[in-house]
Amino acid sequence: SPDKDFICSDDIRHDFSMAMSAMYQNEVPLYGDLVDLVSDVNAEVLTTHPDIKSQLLHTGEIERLSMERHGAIRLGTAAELSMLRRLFAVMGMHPVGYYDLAPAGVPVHSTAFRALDSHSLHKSPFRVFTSLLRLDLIADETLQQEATATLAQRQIFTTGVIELIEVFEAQGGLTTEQADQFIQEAIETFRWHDKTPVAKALYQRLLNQHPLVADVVGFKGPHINHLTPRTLDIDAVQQGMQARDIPSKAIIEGPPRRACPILLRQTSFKALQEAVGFKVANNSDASHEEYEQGHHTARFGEIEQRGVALTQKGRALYDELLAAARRQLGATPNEDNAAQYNQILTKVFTAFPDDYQTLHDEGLAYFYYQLTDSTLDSEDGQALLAATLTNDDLNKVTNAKLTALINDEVLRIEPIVYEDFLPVSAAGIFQSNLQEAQPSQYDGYSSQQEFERDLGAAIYDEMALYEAMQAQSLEQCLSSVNI
Ligand code: OOG
Ligand code: NI
Repeated sequence: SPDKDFICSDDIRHDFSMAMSAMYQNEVPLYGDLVDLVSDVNAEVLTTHPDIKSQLLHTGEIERLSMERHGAIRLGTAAELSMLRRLFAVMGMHPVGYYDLAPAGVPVHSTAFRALDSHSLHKSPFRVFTSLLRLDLIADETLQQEATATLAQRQIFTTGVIELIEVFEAQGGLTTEQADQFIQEAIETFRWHDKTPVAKALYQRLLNQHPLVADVVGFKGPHINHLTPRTLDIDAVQQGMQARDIPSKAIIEGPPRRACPILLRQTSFKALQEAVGFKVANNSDASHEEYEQGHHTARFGEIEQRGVALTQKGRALYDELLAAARRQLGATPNEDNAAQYNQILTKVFTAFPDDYQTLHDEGLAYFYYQLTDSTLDSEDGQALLAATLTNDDLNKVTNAKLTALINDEVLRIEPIVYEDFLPVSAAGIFQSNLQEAQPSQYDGYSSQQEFERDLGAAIYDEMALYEAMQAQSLEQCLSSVNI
């Protein structure tokens, strides 16, 4: 275990996420309005829905709710990705899940950096959706070479942060002082720069290739492009945005509204057009940089509502129903067909059971097992639990056995919240914030292996993490009975 003089990585992550939120609020004031709106809606839900409140109390999420955020960045090179992995590791954030967005017309592949276990997640759920630009998908070879050369010249990390990452790796932690310094240095990587390192003409050519290429190659660093608070009622926030004239996206990505939320629903407000100074190329006087005015559209606001994590089987059903809804619509969901899409989606998803007990019994979702209050008070309940489970491998207890214990009110279940992202939704979020028409898809191969090579590490499988959380909760039940 780490030396007692070192600050816990969870605390560094918490402080970093607060610093990031303050910086973004300063850069994009609308984000602050959104945070206020979400906090009002959440307070209202907790007052009017005691069942939701009790669920969040049981899972421990209630304490993290108001600080819950995810952000997103886009990187240009393998070297950037691997250094970023080392930077996030200082804060206990590790790559989970692989997302290939090329089939949806976005030339990137991605992972999410986040904490891994319940305890750490509850201390700070901060996560960052991180994309790597795939220049290999850019057809224009000359432009591809120019982009590569431009990216090779930038350094997105301060010297100070690299030193502190090395200190962390060598000594296994950071002191409080080093951690404070680390946060200050690390945040620089994510800051917005309103002066570009490229000339307007090159920017325009990058933009014509794909707006994402311009957003990555045209800038000094991977500015945080949104920061997303978590709401308990995304439909209420969507209405609230419209009432406040915040220009929201027409479609809420993900599953439809349900009694028992699954996975993730997301909506956003549109990206802002921001003033940018483009470097004037043939500047004869090197001591006096000249800039020419223009603009760039990239940064936006997003809201998310999280529901229960699905098993492989539940996820397959989700993917199947989502695809069916889109097939029925016969088009990509957009502003013009939004109402029709919502109708179809709601109808198609009636095939997905909408109560926690059935989701559990059919093995569609992950749950924490907890002792009921009556089991805590009763030796009979505890004895029954011990007798039923003692000889089992806790990873392999049959659902039928657990269902019986739930029916006998020995155990209760609480949903394990989904901590990850959805590729179709992510593509929708990307697309709604890019300015120009995109090709509908890239025919590149998808390569997690290549991504992991660039990352310099293996990606965690999110399903294995949820399974471990579920098994661990059962183990805790068993170890807390005194039989
Ligand atoms: C990332 C878009 C994906 C989400 O929440 O699914 C995303 C980006 O625009 O860089 O943030
Ligand atoms: Ni997002």
